[in-house]
Amino acid sequence: MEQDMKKKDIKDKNAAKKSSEKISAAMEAARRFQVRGSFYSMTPYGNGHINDTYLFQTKENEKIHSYILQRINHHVFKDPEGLMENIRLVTAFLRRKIRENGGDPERETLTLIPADSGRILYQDPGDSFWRCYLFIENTLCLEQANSPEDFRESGRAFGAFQQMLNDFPASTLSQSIPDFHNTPLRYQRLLDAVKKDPLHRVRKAEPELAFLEARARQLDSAARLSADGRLPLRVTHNDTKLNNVLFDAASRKSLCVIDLDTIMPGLSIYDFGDAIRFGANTALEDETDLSKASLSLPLYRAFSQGFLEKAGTILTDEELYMLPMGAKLMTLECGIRFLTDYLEGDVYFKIQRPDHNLDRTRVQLALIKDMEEKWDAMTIRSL
Ligand code: ADP
Ligand code: GN1
Ligand code: MG
Repeated sequence: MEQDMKKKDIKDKNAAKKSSEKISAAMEAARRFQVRGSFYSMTPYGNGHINDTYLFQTKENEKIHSYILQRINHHVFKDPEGLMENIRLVTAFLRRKIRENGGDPERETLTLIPADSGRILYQDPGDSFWRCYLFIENTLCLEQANSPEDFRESGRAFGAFQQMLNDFPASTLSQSIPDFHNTPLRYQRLLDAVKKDPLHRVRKAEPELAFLEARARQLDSAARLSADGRLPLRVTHNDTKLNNVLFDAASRKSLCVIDLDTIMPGLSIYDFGDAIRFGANTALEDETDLSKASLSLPLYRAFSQGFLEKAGTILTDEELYMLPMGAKLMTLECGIRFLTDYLEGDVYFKIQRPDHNLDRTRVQLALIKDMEEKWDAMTIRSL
């Protein structure tokens, strides 16, 4: 018991040391960006699984200016320069469209702050890559949809995003993560991890592996239609979680789509599907009480209405038909990815507790089971 306490003490101290080292690195990086005023504060911010995000504030006379400073996870994003070029091109394009529509580009899309060198990326001596955005004030970022109206709003945001980028030249974008939504390949990587089983975790995940194996034949259903040219390649966001939309705090209308790291050519049904996977789930992504995980049909319908209100005019009949399958595939894929990371030792997604990735996997699978029961009600015709 006493030894356990000592171990915990050492672990806590190491974590505190690591977090203070991270803050120091962020403060050092912050000095390189062309912000107004002088340093005021640096605080870890948000709930992302991938990058390290900080709210960085400066003071100029008595005025506080706020920025988002991010250390890009370059184990995940192997080509930070290419990724930043994608973001630069897309935000410049969106800024023009927003202005044409009479909107406010500084609130409705991300604004990059250049570094001293004039570049939009700063590489520190430890080889970390940093970027800085204007912090968009007076917004809400939701982890769960509190009402169908909120979720309809996020549907509008992602639908409008896709619609505004309809005439963006997709060939100018690089693939920030190749094969990001290649679901069959993701499954193959899971099978590889099962074979290696470096931490002897496979035994604990047998029911989940069997569940996925029973559905393995469905995994290439969208990829095949895309290869046949029946689902068009578009410029898509590819990570359409509810917490990647900022809402205006006063009006509670969706305001800005954020987290643009995975913008790449992709399928509309994946953007629709990933949003449903996260936001129409009645449980949080890492809930341990699986009885809470289910697909809320009112939320599903609300998102679909918002999404189609904005993107309906550009989507083909085949895309509309495949939207529910997009939701199922993205949920299967995410379950596969969480489980792979669990077996590989939690090297990709940030975890806050042991078995966190296994818990996340189980929620995805519970959601798939519920989608299968509600399949008929998910067709877009019956909304
Ligand atoms: P990750 O890729 O790790 O998910 P995000 O880019 O989504 O990182 O940022 C993490 C969180 O930071 C978001 O969920 C949001 O709460 C907040 N955030 C990011 N950019 C801004 C911004 N420009 N203004 C206000 N909040 C932001
Ligand atoms: C990650 O970066 P964040 O937290 O918005 C992941 C998504 C997963 C999601 C699961 C680049 O999203 O693909 O669906 O976690 N992003 C990347 O919560 O892998
Ligand atoms: Mg995010």
